[in-house]
Amino acid sequence: MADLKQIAESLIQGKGPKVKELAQKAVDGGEDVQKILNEGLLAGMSVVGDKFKKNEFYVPEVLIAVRAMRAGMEVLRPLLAEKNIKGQGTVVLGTVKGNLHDIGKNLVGMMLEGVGFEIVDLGIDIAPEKFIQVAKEKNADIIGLSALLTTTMLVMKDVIEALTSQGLRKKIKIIIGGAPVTQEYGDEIGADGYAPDAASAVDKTKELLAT
Ligand code: B12
Repeated sequence: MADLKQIAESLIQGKGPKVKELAQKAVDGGEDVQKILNEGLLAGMSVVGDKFKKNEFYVPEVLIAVRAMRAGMEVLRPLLAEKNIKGQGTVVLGTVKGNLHDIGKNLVGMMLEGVGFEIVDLGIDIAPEKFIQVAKEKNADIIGLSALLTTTMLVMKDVIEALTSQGLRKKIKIIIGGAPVTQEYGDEIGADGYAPDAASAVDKTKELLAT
């Protein structure tokens, strides 16, 4: 248990190599991989998110912590994939056109990947046509859209309309998120789901695929 707390603590401090080393140690010691993810990496990341909200952490600290999270995930990812929980579904994820924020989207992607979804992360500033093209190519189950600006939230609606016009609306579900996005907005534009944070994004995505 102490080891997992140490992982979380090192992640909060942004010590990537240390996180990686401790994660490997926990794996070698026979600790459950899912538990290392939840009680080590994600527990640390959740503290980072809280500190960020309270202005105790600024962007650089968050980015360094995300990098430390990645270092830990390098150890866990292959094991989670092996253990899994595989074949949960394919999610095409991206930040919509005009928008360059990707920290939240990356977290959502990592969490979904952690529970066994295949993630196709398109990155930032993604046009509606690109989402649709890749979703078709990858035979995706879900498209996840992130927007952090009130102005770019509107692009989410364009993606849904493009999907509808291609006759794919019933086949591919849409989940949306990002700080200014709300359930009401999701209902208004006809999204299938909305989640306020990465942990609930996992629950919502599973729920959407079960229906
Ligand atoms: C970091 C940051 C930046 C960084 C981004 C770095 C990066 N690589 O992402 C930089 C410095 C580049 C930046 C630039 C700008 N920013 Co900025 N930025 C932020 C800030 C401080 C934090 C965002 C963040 O990373 N939060 C942490 C993550 C973990 O939270 P999150 O993104 O909300 O994600 C969570 C949920 O929303 C959800 N989620 C997110 N995506 C998805 C997707 C799906 C599918 C699901 C289900 C869930 C989900 O889960 C995530 C994890 O829990 C916010 C302030 C804020 N409170 O949001 C402003 C903020 C978003 N930025 C803002 C602005 C105005 C800008 C700029 C226009 C500034 C400028 N004048 O240049 C530019 C725009 C650039 C662009 N075209 O996109 C405004 C937006 C105002 C608005 N309502 O439109 C904000 C709100 C700040 C403010 N109060 O004014 N920014």
